[in-house]
Amino acid sequence: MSLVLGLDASTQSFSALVIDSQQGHIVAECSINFGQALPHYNAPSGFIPNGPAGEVHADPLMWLDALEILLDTLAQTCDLSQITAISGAGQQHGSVYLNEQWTATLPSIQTQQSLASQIAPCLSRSTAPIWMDTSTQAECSEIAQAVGGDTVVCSKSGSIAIERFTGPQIRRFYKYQPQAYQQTQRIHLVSSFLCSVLCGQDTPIDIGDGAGMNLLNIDNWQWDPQLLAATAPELRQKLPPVVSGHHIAGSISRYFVEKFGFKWGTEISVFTGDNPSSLVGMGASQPGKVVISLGTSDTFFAAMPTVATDPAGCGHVFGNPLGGSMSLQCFSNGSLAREAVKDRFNYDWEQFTTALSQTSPGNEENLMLPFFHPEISPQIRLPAPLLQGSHAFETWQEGQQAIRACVEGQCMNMKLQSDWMHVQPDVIYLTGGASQNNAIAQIVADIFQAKVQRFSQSGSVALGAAMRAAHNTLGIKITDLEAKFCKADSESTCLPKVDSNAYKSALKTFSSLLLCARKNTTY
Ligand code: XUL
Repeated sequence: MSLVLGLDASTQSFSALVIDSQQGHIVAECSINFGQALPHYNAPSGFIPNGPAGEVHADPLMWLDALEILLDTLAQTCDLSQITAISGAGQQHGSVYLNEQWTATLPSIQTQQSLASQIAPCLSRSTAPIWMDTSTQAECSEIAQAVGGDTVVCSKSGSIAIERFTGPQIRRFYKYQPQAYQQTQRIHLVSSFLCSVLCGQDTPIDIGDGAGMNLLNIDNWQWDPQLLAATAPELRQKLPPVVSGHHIAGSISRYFVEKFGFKWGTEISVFTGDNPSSLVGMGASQPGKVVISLGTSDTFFAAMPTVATDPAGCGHVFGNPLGGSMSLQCFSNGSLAREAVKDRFNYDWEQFTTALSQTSPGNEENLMLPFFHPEISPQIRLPAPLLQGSHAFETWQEGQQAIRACVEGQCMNMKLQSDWMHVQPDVIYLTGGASQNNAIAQIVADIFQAKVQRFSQSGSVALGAAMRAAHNTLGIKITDLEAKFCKADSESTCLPKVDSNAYKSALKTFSSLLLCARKNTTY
């Protein structure tokens, strides 16, 4: 048996998945929902609600408490001493700020007390801004201006300066809490913070997650001196080194050996971001396949044969943990938008699905801009005059039509916004909570004119982490792991039911609606 553990620290939960990398099956999996398991952190959805000025933060100590509950739970169904390799992934862009005690504390953590209570004195900032934070408009402009404009930031870092990205977040911290910034000796991403805790030593950031910071140069995958200087002083020494996704970050620390029964010396591969990890877990780490993940945010991503950047500035380039790069487009109006339209008409999910099957492709040109929260692809901040006009959500009377308009709007928007990647997929791998809905999968197939496939195994982020660990430590080929673990569920394949003309005029109209909305909205 070659058991390998993959971890996924996402926005709302912390999950673990153990694979038998040789036999090709899942041995154990479990997930801890932050809101449910740790209600005293007052973060029902994993973040602290009602932050001022668009701030969205989470408590890093909550992640540590959740990690302990997770490993305790996992140990009930899986002998952790049999695990031979580990890796993990974290929600992207979130950052953790640590003081001078951090490096000395890590190797000396004792099992008599919790991880959270021993790491707490190392925090130079008690909370961590996460990817939902939109508070850094001013900092984004300042960074862009300092280096010569957004085009320069984009050609260097793979993205224009983006509010949720770590660099602008660091700049805001430096501006508003200069003393705490000065006391900060290390800034970690969620992924590298948790990897360091597991290793009992400070570990690097990988190029997959590092590229979501507006600080890494995608030409040489090193910290970019100009971007660092534009962001905050003395930043270089506060950041860990950057490494490729093949890097072994260390081995499991004494704390986890003594408390949870892991084997001494178990190797830990550098952690990465949730999207790069999902690319691996979906079997899409080689160019030619596209993944659409329908979750809190919807994402559209693919491995890239060559690096290209989005001229509109909404798309991103990240490192591919298995080499090369990947493109990603993130849509903030994902499941929250589907839920908003469902709730507005007091439907349950069954009625939501029925609505999709009782309306027809193209929705008789009844179109909606499905943005209920500020959208990031394209950048549209609500409310805008046009969004309150005839296509506005508020004016819809007919529930079934509105539901189709929402899902079709999301897919048409995805198609239009991902144009810059120049990928014409024959097959789209659909994942995330809403991917199991056949009616939604059919709309994806119709609008993209591509076969849609889903996997019976959910949890592609944790699976990708386990596959990377098996590859890096045990030397198992990725293609062998993909053949074993990334099997499309043939019964769930969806083929387009309409031809490319069905959405031709709808796409045109939708595109002009977007243009008007962009003109009428200030972001
Ligand atoms: C990607 C992004 C989100 C987070 C949370 O840029 O912001 O997908 O990684 O999952």
